[in-house]
Amino acid sequence: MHLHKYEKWWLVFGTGTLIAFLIILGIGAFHSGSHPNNSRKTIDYERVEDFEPFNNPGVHKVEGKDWDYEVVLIASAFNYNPAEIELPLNAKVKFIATTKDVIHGFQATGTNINMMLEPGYISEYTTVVNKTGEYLIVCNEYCGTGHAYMYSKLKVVDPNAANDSE
Ligand SMILES: [Cu+2]
Repeated sequence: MHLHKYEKWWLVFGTGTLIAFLIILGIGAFHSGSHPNNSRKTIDYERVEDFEPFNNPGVHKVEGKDWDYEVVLIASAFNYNPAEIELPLNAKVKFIATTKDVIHGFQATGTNINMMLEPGYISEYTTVVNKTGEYLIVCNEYCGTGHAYMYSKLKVVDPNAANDSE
């Protein structure tokens, strides 16, 4: 096969740029220790329920910490435990989450809560919920056939607001 001189140059240039790009990206990622969402803590993903705090998933009020509530959450195909999260307005909350099987996402739409949950790692995120409302929680990492049905709800309620229904 005969290649024109310029064609060869383009091939070399194209391949060269691609390799240079991947090397730069690789060095950058390793150098800065890129890893999703603070997930440096590890766990045996096949036995998450055997370990603290995942032996007791749910919303817990805590004392003597820098945050007021902890949401301990386990994701698995295709649901979340707890199935629904309710928090009082202006609570400082630490989300502590992991997955029992494959990679899942945990994103509360309309808020800045968005974590990637990887098997074997614990993802943590601390924030203040400062807007009342109901927020849809979705899995934003494709995890299998039930992915589209993997959702949950975050309710932020104002404990001081008058409750008309009572
Ligand atoms: Cu999913």
